[in-house]
Amino acid sequence: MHRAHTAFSLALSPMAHKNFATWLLSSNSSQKLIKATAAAAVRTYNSAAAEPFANGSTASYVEEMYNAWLRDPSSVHTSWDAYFRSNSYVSPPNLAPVQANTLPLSAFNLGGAVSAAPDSKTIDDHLAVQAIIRSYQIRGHNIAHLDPLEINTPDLPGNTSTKSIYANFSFGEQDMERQFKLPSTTFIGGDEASLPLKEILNRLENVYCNKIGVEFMFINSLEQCNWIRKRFETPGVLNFTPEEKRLILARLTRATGFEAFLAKKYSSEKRFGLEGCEIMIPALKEIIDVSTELGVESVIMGMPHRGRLNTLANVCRKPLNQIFTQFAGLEAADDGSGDVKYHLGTYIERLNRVTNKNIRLAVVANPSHLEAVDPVVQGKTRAEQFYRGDQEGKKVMSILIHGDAAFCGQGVVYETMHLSDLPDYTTHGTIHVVANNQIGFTTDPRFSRSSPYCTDVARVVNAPIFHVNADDPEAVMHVCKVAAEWRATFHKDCVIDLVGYRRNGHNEIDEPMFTQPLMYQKIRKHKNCLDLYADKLIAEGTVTGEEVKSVAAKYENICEEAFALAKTETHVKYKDWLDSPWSGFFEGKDPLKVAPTGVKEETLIHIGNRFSSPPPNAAEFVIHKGLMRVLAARKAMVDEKVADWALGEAMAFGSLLKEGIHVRLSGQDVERGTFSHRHHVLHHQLVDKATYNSLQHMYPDQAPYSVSNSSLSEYAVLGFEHGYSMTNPNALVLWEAQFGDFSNTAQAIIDQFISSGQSKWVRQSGLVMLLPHGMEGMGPEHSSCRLERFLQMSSDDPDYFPPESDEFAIRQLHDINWIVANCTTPANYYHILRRQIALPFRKPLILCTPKSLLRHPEAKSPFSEMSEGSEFLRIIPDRGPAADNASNVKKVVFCTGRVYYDLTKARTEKQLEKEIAIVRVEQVSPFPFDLVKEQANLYKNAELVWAQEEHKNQGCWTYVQPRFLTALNHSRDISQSDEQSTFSNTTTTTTTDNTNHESDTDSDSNSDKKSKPWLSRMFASDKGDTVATATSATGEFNAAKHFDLKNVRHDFNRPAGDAAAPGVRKTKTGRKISYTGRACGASTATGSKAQHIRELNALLNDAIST
Ligand SMILES: Cc1ncc(C[n+]2csc(CCOP(=O)(O)OP(=O)(O)O)c2C)c(N)n1
Ligand SMILES: [Mg+2]
Repeated sequence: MHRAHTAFSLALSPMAHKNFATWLLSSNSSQKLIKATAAAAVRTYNSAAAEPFANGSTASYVEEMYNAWLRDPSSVHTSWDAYFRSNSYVSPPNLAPVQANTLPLSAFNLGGAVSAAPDSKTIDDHLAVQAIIRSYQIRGHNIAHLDPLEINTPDLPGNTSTKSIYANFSFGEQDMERQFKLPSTTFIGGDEASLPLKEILNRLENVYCNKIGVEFMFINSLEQCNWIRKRFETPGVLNFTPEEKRLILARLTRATGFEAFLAKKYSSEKRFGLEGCEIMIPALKEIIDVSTELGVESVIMGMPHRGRLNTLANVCRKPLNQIFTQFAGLEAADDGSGDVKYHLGTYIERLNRVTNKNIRLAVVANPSHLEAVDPVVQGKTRAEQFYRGDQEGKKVMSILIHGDAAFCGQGVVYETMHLSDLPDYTTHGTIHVVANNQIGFTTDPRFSRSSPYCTDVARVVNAPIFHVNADDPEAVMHVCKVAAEWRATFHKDCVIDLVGYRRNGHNEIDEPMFTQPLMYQKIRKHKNCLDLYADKLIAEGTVTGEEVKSVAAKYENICEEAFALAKTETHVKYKDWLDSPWSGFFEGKDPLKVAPTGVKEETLIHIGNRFSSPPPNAAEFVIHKGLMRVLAARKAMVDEKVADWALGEAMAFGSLLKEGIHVRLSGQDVERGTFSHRHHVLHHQLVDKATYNSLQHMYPDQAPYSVSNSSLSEYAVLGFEHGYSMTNPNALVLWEAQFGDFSNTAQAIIDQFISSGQSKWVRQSGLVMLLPHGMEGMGPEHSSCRLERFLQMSSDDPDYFPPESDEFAIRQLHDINWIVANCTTPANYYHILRRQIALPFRKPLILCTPKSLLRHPEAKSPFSEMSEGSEFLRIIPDRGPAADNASNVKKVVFCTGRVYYDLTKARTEKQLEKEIAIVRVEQVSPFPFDLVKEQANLYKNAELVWAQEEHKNQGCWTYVQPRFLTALNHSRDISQSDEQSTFSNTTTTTTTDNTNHESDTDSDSNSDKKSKPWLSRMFASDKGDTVATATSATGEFNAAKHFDLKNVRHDFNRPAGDAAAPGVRKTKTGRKISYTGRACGASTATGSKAQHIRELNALLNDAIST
């Protein structure tokens, strides 16, 4: 039965309040004896439950067994094997050294009898005690008092069967004072080697069934289990000094005071307050304090809405006035800027006053999409560790904060967990903190999960889970301390489950009684944690009531002062909210200058030679024969000075590495490459794990290259790489999908972070997404990266032709949200990768990559196209007979990607090279309006066609069609009235009318009243205009502002102001573009190769005809 299913009914049941001992030992009136178990542990362990246990009558029998087991574990029965393995047996002095607090069983006179050797009952009873101890360790958390509201009691399926196991062994009241030797698997004795049964039960009860529920016995490491046992069982671990208690109280006061202050000042604002789980703030601080003490210098946090502001204020110590300004800004803005204050990140460096060490704290900007930030935080953490040379995660760590419903509901949590121990993805231990308010919006746990706890996902990676009652601050602090020490010791994940409640609705405006009436009746009567703790400390004499009040009043004063300061602020500064500032990156850079991407030919030759060579110790390193052939083929290409796709990529990577740019490529099977073309990692055929990666050995002083096969996850791994790319702009970070089709399982990362991160959070990223794409008859799931979706999210206005100048391309790039490209040559692939770093800013690059082109004989580039003087080509014009005699060309086929090769082949077969020009659009977005216009002008008399192999509702068509029309409509420099309408937002007519409207021009006479077209305004002097007119037209344009290189305007790809270009597509030039290709389709491809070929032929027939 589900744990949460018990909700109220169980809370009220008598069972709910029983302590573990009573429950464990059963209080059935008919049973006089308290049931316990000896074999329980053993039997649960090895399922030899039916084995009659310990019939031997002397300790020597056990010792004999033990000796036999030492010689050969399989020589004893499995139950003995399990018993000895469980480390419960302590051998006599002649077999092993005596442990400090233990004595050999044979030397222990337990029953008070005079005999030297215990009888079988004594042995059984001891084993029973050991099993009881083990049961507490395994299942104590099930009935610990975790819920401050006492509603939910764990009701795990295992419970019932456990009882039946206990039934085999029993103790009576008369046994309570009997002394029992403690096994080495417990620390409850402290320095005592034995304890009376009553005391054993009491201590276990306190450790495992009080306000902390430790879930750890599933961990496969005995060392780790013992480590945890020691941290919780050792007597006195929960004793806090008065100073420590006062610190907890002070922190809790701030956490509580902050929410109260916001509630008072902004009563009608949503703030997703932490009330009911305020202890999370002191908890985070404790984790940070202990971690800092243990050497951590930088903490990167990811968290959702709940308690975010409190965390920023009281954990990061972000100035309160900056936080309050967010509220003020919202009130004033009133324009749907939304709940930005729960999403912006922050970065703070400050002195940790407890440890007196400097510490950096970052909270990563996150979208509303719960848990999506998890892998991003991990990637950022990993990158910081990398750049600091922190190979073991001793200096940089991450903390992930979760809601209970999201933690168990969102699959990305699982995917992220699975990165935790992978060599190239680990952050060496993350502390997860679940703000478990036992509700998700309006849904209670019994309807939101099928697992007993919301934290069960962490069990898959053997992470210990510390459940703790959020109303017991000292228990919480202890758990946090242990968690921080755990991470520092084992460098593995762990989870703190702060079981609290939510005092208000989902937000402060929601009415929770609609859906959780009984729960909220309880909550209304429940004192808050601060008051409970203050009462406790007052009662025990640690603080006085006056002190409590004065701490609270002091904090309120601080808030009031910040509130007053916030009122004087006039605007929000985004730089205050950056989670990874790139200090120095933009400084002194010309934001419109791209460094050259071509390199010296000798560099290419050097890289090529290295890339095609076996390791220097080739004689010892046995390489697969097939790979020897690959290397030889590469070498032949280098000698011929041409590159295929893999070589072009290696040239880009190698040359960047030479320039000190770190390159990281990650994704499924990227080391070899899905299509077996890359082979960056050569494997010794005879020695396991012996590998060679030539790109790591290009130059002695090169930057590090890392290529990593990832787990089979898109969501987490793409998020991880995005986080990695955010950390340092001087790195080329690439994620490759196995096939582009699979990238949609990472859609939230694409939508929420990659396409929109900069506009939402001023967060730049130069991440490259490599998406194998191409309709090649491989079926509907191996054909398309869904180019259309990326294009649909591109932010350039389809109806607006930006002003032309030498800086057209770079200005477009500067202002676009991302770049989408589909290259057809290795050289262009090489250049666009290098351009990512050559740009003076960072933009994500969505790159369709080929499959069959990887080995296509024509898809090769000469070194001359990659060497100095060469550059990325946004459009590759026709270079054949058609271009030589452009006016005779009847048709221009524009296309992108691999279909180009099919088109050229068909054109050659039909001998139409003179009549048909084929132009490749390599950079689809931002759209090369200027070059398309130029090409169209070149072939003045030709019909224009867009050919694509994707279905009509897919691929580029919907993106390029309106942009072609815009480009064609500007076949002459715009300066007249056709553009004037674009500045009027009153007559917005959207049409995709393809027909010709040659005479459709606005009256020039109106032009003076309207704003000037951009081109004439920007180049006013060329046109005889003045800057004065330029500035007056819209009231917005300011030449100085727009041409100040440090202040590049952000609307190059769309008209100035808030209005979009109207979308009237009437071409006065009379030219149009028509579509040729597949009809609309629901799927990305047909499953049948034959049909694919039929459709492709139809497309080629259509496109290549005059
Ligand atoms: C991926 C995703 N799905 C749905 C939502 C809508 N939503 C916002 S908060 C919330 C409940 C979250 O519950 P929990 O994780 O327990 O956090 P709490 O609000 O209780 O702190 C939901 C469903 C969302 N933000 N993200
Ligand atoms: Mg919740």
